[in-house]
Amino acid sequence: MTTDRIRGGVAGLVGAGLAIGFGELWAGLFRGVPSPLASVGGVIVDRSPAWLEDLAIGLFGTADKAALAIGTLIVVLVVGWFTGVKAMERMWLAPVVFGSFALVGLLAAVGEPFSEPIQIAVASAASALLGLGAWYGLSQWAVDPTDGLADDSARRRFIGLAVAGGVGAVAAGVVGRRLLTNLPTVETDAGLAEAGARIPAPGPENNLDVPGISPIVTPNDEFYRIDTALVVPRIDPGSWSLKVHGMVDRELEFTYDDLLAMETFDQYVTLACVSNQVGGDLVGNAAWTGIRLADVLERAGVHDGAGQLVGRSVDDFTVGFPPELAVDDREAMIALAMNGEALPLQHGFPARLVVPGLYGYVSATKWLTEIEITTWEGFDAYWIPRGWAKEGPIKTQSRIDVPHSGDAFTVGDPVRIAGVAWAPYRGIEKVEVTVGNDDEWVEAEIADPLDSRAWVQWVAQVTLDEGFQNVRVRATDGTGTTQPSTPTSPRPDGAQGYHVIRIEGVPT
Ligand SMILES: Nc1nc2c(c(=O)[nH]1)N[C@H]1C(S)=C(S)[C@@H](COP(=O)(O)O)O[C@H]1N2
Ligand SMILES: [Mo]
Repeated sequence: MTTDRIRGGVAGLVGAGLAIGFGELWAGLFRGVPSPLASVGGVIVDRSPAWLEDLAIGLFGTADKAALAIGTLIVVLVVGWFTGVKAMERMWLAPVVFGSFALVGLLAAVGEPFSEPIQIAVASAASALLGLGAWYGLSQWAVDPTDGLADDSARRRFIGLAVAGGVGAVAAGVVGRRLLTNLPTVETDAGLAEAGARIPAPGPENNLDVPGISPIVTPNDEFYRIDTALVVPRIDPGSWSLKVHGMVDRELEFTYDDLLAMETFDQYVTLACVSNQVGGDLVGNAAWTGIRLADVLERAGVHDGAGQLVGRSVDDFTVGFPPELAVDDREAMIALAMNGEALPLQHGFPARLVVPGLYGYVSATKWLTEIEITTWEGFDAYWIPRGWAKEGPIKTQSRIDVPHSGDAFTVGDPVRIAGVAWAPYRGIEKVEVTVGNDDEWVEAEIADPLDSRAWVQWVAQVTLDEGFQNVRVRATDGTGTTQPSTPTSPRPDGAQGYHVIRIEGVPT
């Protein structure tokens, strides 16, 4: 490769980096400008087949968004490099490609909720021009067009500029991402805080004193996050409203203040993701404060023959479940607070649905803006055409938190196996573990449940033989049904099977 082509490549790379870095910076600074990486990523997700989406969640879990953003960034940088190389001979290529970047970013971004097209147009044009300017400066101006980098001072100038451009691009990108991902905590309304204060704190009877076991209540900032929103919606509660419509006698609309003025209640509910693998961590337990969904539906007057409650988010994500489950004694809720604080932005501020016993993908709409009553056949929610079951009751699961696979213990010494088990709303009746391949199950001690809707902590004591052996766990729910042993994958309606770890017994 000639130095000319390298010069072109570096110019294109730095230009593309600056364009994307400043694109992220504008997004961090202005509410109406979505992140270009996230919005382009979003278009990719929307257009990609279901299996690819699953693969991404499977591979990257809660980091799937970061993985997508990094992938998009790499593509942009590679395109920038080759554009720069080719533009050494065909200069017109650079403005065409940088212009296309701006256009793609613009088109992707205007599809995002709360985006401001004018702001986006200005931001993408500014970013693309900056990138183009850097490319021009590096490939044409910094060095003599005929001598290229032959001359020492030209080389120094080129390298200096390239480094400055690169540092600027990284700095802008990092600051932009920080501003985008370091979400501010929202202020908790005084009434909500008061309501939150009445939640009974877990006592020693609910907690087993085992190092490494999952805390019985998952702190908000450790709660798993799963959603299709590449940019967390930041809703102004002052202009937000929740509409109830469809097969109802009276269409209703609630402002945030309307909801705050209604009677609230609280309950511990364990939320689980259908994508959770056996032993996985897409599950958490929190105290939720909110309004009974039944109260709202009673005011609206649901028609006979209604077969589905559809929850719609500001970002067009949807869920659907039978309306009977909204009014039975599981006490489905419109949650406003999580562990005594207003819902964090990433967990659905200002309001979300929480339906005990149902996986999140059919029920737990964050950034809720509409409740529509329709027929069961009349609508398929977001994940249904993507190959997931239309009904999503949470399967009974148990997980070993400690010890970890690979840990070693002295043969014959007591070893404490501990973890959590959940079957929200059915409750957990029994947890058992077994060591090795024999079918002798040891019953675990279970802490008092906070609620039949919440997970429980359990601990069992075993001893090991010499060598590696499997430890398996299984739970029996409140209806007396034990987890099936046959493993299945999460798709279409949730993983099942026993969680297994492999630990070693070593002689003294
Ligand atoms: N608006 C919106 N709500 C959503 C989702 C989503 O993608 N968008 N994902 C659902 C899924 S699949 C799950 S498992 C839960 C996760 O809730 P959490 O992120 O608060 O843990 O939210 C549900 N609510
Ligand atoms: Mo989920």
